[in-house]
Amino acid sequence: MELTKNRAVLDWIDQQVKLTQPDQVIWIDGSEQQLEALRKEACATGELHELNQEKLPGCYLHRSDPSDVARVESRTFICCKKQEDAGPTNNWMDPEEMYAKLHRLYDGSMKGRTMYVIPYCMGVVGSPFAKYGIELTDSIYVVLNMAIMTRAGQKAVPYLDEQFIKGLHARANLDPEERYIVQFPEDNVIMSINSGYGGNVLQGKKCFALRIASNLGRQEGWLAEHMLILGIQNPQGEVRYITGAFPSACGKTNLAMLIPPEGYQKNGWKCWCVGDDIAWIRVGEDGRLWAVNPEKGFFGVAPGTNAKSNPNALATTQKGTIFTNVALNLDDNTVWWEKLDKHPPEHALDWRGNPWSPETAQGPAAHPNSRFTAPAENCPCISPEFNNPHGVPISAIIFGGRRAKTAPLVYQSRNWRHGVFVGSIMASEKTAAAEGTVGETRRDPMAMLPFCGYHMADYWQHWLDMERDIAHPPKIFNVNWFRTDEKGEFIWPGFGENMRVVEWILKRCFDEVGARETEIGYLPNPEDINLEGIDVSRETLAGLLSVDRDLWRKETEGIHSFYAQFGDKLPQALREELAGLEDRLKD
Ligand code: GTP
Ligand code: SPV
Ligand code: MN
Repeated sequence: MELTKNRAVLDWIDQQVKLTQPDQVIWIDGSEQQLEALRKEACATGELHELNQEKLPGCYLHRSDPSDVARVESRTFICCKKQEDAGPTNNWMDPEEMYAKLHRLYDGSMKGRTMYVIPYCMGVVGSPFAKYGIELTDSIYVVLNMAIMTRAGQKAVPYLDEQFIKGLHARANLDPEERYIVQFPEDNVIMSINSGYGGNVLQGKKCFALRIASNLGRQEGWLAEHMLILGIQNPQGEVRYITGAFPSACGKTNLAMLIPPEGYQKNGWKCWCVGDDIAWIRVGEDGRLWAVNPEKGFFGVAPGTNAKSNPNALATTQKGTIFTNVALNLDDNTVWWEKLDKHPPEHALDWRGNPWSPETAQGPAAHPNSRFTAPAENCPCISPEFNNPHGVPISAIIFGGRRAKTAPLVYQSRNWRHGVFVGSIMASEKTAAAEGTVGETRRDPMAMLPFCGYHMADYWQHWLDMERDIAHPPKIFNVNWFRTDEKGEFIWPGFGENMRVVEWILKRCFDEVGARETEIGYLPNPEDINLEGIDVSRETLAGLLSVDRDLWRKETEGIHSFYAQFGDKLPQALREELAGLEDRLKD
């Protein structure tokens, strides 16, 4: 039954029904009863596998097509009228041409299938900062994931107005050559086809909350960012919030669920997770930046998650969770992935569904980009502010990536403008979260390279312009947990121990500690980072906090060639920041 009489909504759905020709149309009301019926149906067809309900109540396993296991950036498009508005870092096609191409692909694509209508809200329903959309999909997997990741169903319906975001997804035949993830920011339209995986098809996430929302943020004066939001409670009981932008699979979920080391806990420190992937950030009436997490669940990387690295994430996935492309432990019908524990299952199916055992293994049991979709409310450290419609005030913004060399453990920018520069030159070694060669270094400004829905240089200008409105700007930092030694091993212990760096960052925000000025920004005096209880010597730390001038000179060359593609559009402020850095690096 239709859940609304809104003509604009119904007319648009009618058009998509005519185009895709499903056998039936079902509105998702968000009720547990309806979702449970869909789970049963998906289990009957093999789309989902029901896991051990005693050990993992409400948990299911899904395997996507082996050709369809990550976001496909090469097939992701921003279609606005002028190519110039999409910029050199986005794929672009003329909207008319793209609509025509897509209409051919969608034509009749849902014949014999069911179209599900998912009304949903990004943000807290009814909040002045929330945004609403509909995703039409022929995938139960998408429905069930969207029901975890967004506030979906009847409750979003009254808020669907003229500006609602229109999304169409069809699995079609999963042909990788005809796979498209397309945003039309001028029409608030999202269309994805021939994929059934993650950020390609859970449209609330990257398509809406970043690519479309970054456009809305630019028009309306706010920021849509690929950032975690973490609350840190000190022994006095004060909670301070930071956001962090790291590229995909570079540690956002881990930092977002940080558990302070024992010594810190004894002293009364505690951390709260507000969000692990996306932050919508606005200037509050008090002149500070306030951040909300528009999502309602976590779509997290499974491999590497364990009781030591991220116990909170592990606890979050013990009920009501959908696992995608992990291994199935046949002995007890549970899941497994690399580094979950030291005991790989003797009898298992790998992420493709093929028999797997530790002795005969040809490759990993779980795909490196295998994921869990888990409700935020499961998280033991979920912030009491999680549902606060106004979000939380931000003291620090952290940028970071995977760099084996060059970037020190942490440094602070000189000011907002320099901080925007630091974000714009972010670089990281590629991970499995997107297609392509793992390990290659690429520039990923603000971790938004695949997610900025307009011209990157305009986006930087928008960041620079925001300064005018922020009376009390957060301080901006850069971190790198991933420096390696000669043997290629990580030098810094990372994970919970990152608290030591976070403590220094917060002290800087509240003028509680000094720093030394270097060519690249402010670095900690090594004695100001607490090393109690870890096996890291002062010398090692000093090494992690050193600036190698030769490497940084090379780095500026890399920045030059990266910036070159933006031509005249590159903000003058960033040109000057780069020149300033080069000056300071001269002998
Ligand atoms: P997306 O969901 O793709 O946006 O990824 P993310 O940024 O949330 O990354 P996540 O926290 O899932 O971490 C990805 C990988 O980095 C996992 O394999 C982690 O184990 C690893 N990782 C996270 N934090 C650290 C750290 O501090 N040190 C080291 N060495 N590895 C880390
Ligand atoms: C990322 O790749 O940054 C993710 C996973 O968070 S996806 O939803 O596939 O984009
Ligand atoms: Mn992400």
